Amino acid sequence: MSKNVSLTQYLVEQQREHGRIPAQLRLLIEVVARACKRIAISVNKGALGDVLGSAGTDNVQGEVQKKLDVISNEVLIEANEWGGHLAAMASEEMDSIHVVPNRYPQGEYLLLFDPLDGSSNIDVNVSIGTIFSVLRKVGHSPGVSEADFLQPGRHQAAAGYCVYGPQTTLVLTLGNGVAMFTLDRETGSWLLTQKGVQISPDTQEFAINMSNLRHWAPPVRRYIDECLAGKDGVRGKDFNMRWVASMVADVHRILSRGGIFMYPWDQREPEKPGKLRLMYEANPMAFIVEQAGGIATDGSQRILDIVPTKLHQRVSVLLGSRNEVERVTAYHAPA
Ligand code: AHM
Ligand code: MG
Repeated sequence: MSKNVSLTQYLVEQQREHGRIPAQLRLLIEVVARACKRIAISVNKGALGDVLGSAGTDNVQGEVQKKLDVISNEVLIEANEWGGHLAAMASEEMDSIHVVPNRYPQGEYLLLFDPLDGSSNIDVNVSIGTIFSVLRKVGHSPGVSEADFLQPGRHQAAAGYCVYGPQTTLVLTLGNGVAMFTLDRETGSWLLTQKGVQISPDTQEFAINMSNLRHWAPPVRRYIDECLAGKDGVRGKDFNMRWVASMVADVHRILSRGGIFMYPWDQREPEKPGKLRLMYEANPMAFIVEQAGGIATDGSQRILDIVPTKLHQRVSVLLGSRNEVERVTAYHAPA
């Protein structure tokens, strides 16, 4: 990039050129970006900041909360409560929605987040992240309830994630392509480092937790078996495998150099559609991936078309390079 464009400048330009960012949405993005900076500081402190290890509590999904899960959740809530841009928030780490308290003005947006994605990687110093999704509260009924959040992902006004890795990178879509910002630690600014991000339609790299192979449904098993057969099999080419076990890091790699990511349904817990959560993991990532020319399905339909029935609903996720996701999705079609 020839000149340094800050996140604020980018948002102002988007507003001027495309008229696509109402003031409340702009404030919301800036506040989330600022909160991610604070989370990055805690992540970087690690053992020195006493932020590693378990918080000694479980979340609504029955998962043990890490200290950083709890800290990140608090940072995002505190940062977003007072600005007048939000009606309510929902999080992987909270059982029910958090309505903006009466002492603050209520805004028109709803914010959902996974405050610290990839929790199992916190203590081992591997990339982790924050994922967020923005919906508009529809209708003029007073108050806000969980039902206001249950909108299909195609209605997202914005989505993004921040990856805390060797660099701290914020990836954002407002429904007009995907832009990446890198945190300049010397100035504390988010600087635009890539825009118009595109995922290559073909790839020779897949990401899936291979230890679950024996539990998968036949279409996923067939797809991976064919990849593993490499040059000698029906695909006629070798595939490479990567699995960070932080969705943010795996999706970030796919945005950077292509690939397919899958966390499919498996028979360990047959009643669960998948491990990942629709509203604050799959939907924002699906929006970003589609905006970068990739696709995202649950094996039978576009993720962004799923009408949610529950805040913490889970979903099977197949996303990334178009031709590969189309192939494995086609394997799911009834014969
Ligand atoms: P988390 O939100 O509790 O961190 O869980 C979600 C994470 C994803 O980031 C990642 O893709 C997946 O869980 C890894 O799961 P596994 O440990 O089964 O491979
Ligand atoms: Mg997560």
